[in-house]
Amino acid sequence: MTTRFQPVPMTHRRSDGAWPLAGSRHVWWEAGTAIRDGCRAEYLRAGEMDPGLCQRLSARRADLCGLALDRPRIMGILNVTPDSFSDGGRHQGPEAALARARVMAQEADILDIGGESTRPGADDVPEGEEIARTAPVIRALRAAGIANPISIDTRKARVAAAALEAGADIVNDVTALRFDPDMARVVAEAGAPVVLMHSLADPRTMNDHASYRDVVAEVHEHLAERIEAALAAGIAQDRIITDPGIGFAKTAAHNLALIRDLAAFHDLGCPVLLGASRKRFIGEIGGADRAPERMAGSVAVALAGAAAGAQILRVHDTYETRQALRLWQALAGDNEKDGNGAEHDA
Ligand code: HH2
Repeated sequence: MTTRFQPVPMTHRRSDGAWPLAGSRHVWWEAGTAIRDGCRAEYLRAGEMDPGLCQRLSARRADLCGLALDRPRIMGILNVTPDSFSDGGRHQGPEAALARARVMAQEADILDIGGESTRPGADDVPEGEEIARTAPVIRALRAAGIANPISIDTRKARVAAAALEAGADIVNDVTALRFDPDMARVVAEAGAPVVLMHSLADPRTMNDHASYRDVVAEVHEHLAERIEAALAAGIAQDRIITDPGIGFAKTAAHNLALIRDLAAFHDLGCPVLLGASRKRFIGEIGGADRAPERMAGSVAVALAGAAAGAQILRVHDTYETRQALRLWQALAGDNEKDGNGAEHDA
């Protein structure tokens, strides 16, 4: 029997007796629904619940590479690929990547560098080629003095190791350590934070697997199992970030359900990352065929993620997302600019 707890998040005003949701300074909760085997079992107030679960839902998550996770952090997407669905071919090679990274470093907290597209139907990239695309870019960013935490978006252990060696800090694995049997060891030995994202099969075939009885329950169960696998491989709990994998083997309806119920993932006790930026369902629902036209819908979804207590928002439109988040934070009476890292996180 599986049990999960769906807190009801509240933003902007905190009622008496409400707890911070996953350590947030903008989102709280005081009640929610326990769901057993997909059936809504009981509506519970915090005071009626197991104190351990209450604590797990409320505790502030460990800082990530010096970034306090008590507010949503922006992860800027920098794909150095020829074929990514939105920014493919735009930032290839260290010079073009560095130009975009310099701007993004002012607008985003974390830079996510990817050398292989994971869009549906994408071809595999040989690991030597993926290393040649990513490691020199990371080295160039560091040589230029860009100090933001950098994540490497890869499924491959050798690519992750080369990126960490070149100056990356975080491993972002869309297969949650399932693709490469060596990945868990590389992450554990480096002591690096890791993003465990839900996906099924591989990019070429994933859309054949978009079938769930209860998508939130199944993604939750999968992530719980991947956290256990990461812990067993020696990765520390406070280095694990979870991600429901929007658009990976999911229809628009699945994506909406996961975003609507995103707060359900906080009971796993790890920071939650939401990566919905410019994805197909935003175009389908928002009426924007081309990926670059999906900025407004992407910002709307990022704010929905923030309201559910997501700690990391992975986005292409860093400037617009930052502006939206500043307003969202100000509404909660918090006028602190979010900027990036070291400045305000001493
Ligand atoms: N989405 C993409 C790639 N990496 N990583 C995480 N953790 N979460 C995501 O949702 C996610 C991800 C796909 O988007 P993008 O990088 O823009 O495109 P492509 O895979 O075509 O390069």
